[in-house]
Amino acid sequence: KQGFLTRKAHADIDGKKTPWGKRSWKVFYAVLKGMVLYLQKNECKPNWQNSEEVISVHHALAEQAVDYTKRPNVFRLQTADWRVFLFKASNTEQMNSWICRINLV
Ligand code: I3P
Repeated sequence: KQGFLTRKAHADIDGKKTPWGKRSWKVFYAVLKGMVLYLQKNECKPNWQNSEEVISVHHALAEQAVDYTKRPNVFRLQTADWRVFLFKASNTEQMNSWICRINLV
């Protein structure tokens, strides 16, 4: 699965709050391949290994961020190493599709 996602870092490894200045929303082209979510600045870069960020979704949990009301269609991703990200999808259908695919891994 792939598509544009806007991401905000909420907590770093071990759940430590992401510091001020690093919490802003940023647009990525996201590609979910196997148990890895590759975040790229540009669409369709052929070498996924050169992605700007690589997030393991093995033992991660995705769920709608119902308590985050500032923007619509936002889901929370909690990784196995207790990082927390918010991802904003383009619409509800896309949000649910990402949640479903990440949790199937
Ligand atoms: C953050 C940025 C985010 C904001 C976050 C700020 O500042 O303005 O948009 O989140 O608020 O810290 P910076 O770019 O300096 O990291 P929201 O859009 O959700 O308000 P937060 O610290 O309350 O998460």
